[in-house]
Amino acid sequence: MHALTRGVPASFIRALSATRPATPIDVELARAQHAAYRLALEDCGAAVTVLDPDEEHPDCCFIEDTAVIAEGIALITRPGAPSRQGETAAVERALQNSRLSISRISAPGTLDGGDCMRVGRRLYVGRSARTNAEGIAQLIKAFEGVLEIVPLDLASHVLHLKCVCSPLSEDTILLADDSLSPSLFAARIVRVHAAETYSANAVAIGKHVIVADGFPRTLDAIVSAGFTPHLVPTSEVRKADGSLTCQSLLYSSR
Ligand code: CIR
Repeated sequence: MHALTRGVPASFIRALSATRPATPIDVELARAQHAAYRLALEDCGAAVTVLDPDEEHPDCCFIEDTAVIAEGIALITRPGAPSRQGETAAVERALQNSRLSISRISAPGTLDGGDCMRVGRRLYVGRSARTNAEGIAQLIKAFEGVLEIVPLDLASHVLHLKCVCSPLSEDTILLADDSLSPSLFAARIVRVHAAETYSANAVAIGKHVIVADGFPRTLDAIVSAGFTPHLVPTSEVRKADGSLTCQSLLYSSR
């Protein structure tokens, strides 16, 4: 498994966030936490690449939003936040060295990778403030005959689909209580208590799962479901509305 990541720029202190954090982002701490995240990816068996940060793009470490990769296809997105649209060029260049076949979302479509969740043969996509109907139409076209695309409506306070759920395996997801109805998913559900919703975003690689530190009920649920947890700190990315899946693009070489 390859994990493409992107470093944290000094400008991360100005990253987008829905609400102003109580204390400003500590960029040095964010970089240390990013390093811990990359180590956890390696512990889970991933081969990690780190792209240089881009000072012009404060949110560039949230690389997940710039591409949707599945079944040998890399769909380069057009992020819904205009300040993030310039993040994709460097990611596309990096993916050119892979064997992935590259396509792109074009205007007026917008799509953030954080709104896309692949589970088995299905790819769920959130209709959100970042991902519009045209973006979803282009996603359907890009994966036609390959994956079934299942659009879901998100509540307006939810930034991305994967803020409330994430895949644990081909047939299992982590899902926060009181977010989306479990009946929307053709998957086994590992429940996350509503008070621990932030931790519903976890990175699964085989039986290993990278989980945000500080969420004991979610940790128990993941262990009970038979996975090996790897805890990482998230205080600084959380101030920028980020979590764990958003810090990498995972793909396997075919
Ligand atoms: C943003 O608002 O776009 C960033 N500050 C956070 C993006 C997090 N991305 C993700 O969860 N996929």
